Amino acid sequence: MYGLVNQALEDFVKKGFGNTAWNRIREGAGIRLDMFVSMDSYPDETTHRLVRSASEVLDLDSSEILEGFGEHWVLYTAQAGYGEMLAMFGSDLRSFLNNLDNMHSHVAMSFPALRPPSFEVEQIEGDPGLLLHYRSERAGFAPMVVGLIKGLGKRFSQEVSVRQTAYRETDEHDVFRIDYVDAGASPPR
Ligand code: 1MF
Repeated sequence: MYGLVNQALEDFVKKGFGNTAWNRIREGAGIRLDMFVSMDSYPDETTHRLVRSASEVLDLDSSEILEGFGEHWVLYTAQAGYGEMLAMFGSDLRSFLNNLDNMHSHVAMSFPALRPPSFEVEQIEGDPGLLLHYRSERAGFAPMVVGLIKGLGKRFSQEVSVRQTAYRETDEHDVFRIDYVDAGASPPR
């Protein structure tokens, strides 16, 4: 993945747990580079190793690291030069999720090494909640998607609960059920 992803992970760890923790995590992952270059491509395994090492050093589940990281990604990219882009693709959760594939096509025009996942929104009959279908050539990032959705909820001041309801390991692909916590804040349909 683009180095931007590992940079964001580094920022998440440093802000939440400090520089010393990051250095231990980086060493534990066997990564000797002292910085990532945002536009360089790194093996997905680098990111997976960092998450596994963070899980050991911080004594948290990998899924907790990935979820926190997903939330942070939304904040981080908004401040790291992609704020205008994010603003172009929606100003509420449902339209933003509906536009995610368009957003990735837009990024891929400039950065052709992108291997974007695909997201599909399914509305639930008679219910303000949503189902989000997530398909990716990468395995292991489903907990990050939970955090991405929560981060978007914060960005748009729409508090949500998120639960995974299908898994690529046993089902066709990953599915997440999204419910608006404050029903009054759910968008009109
Ligand atoms: O293939 C990739 O390198 C890649 C990198 C990031 C693919 C996707 C993404 C973004 N995605 C990360 C989880 C991917 C898990 C998977 O592949 O199954 C998160 C998508 C997302 C979801 C909800 C809300 C916001 C989201 O992302 C916003 C976004 C997406 C991509 C970029 C920035 C913001 C981006 C911009 C430039 C990039 C790479 C990604 O590359 C650069 C960076 C600097 C200089 C040159 C190129």
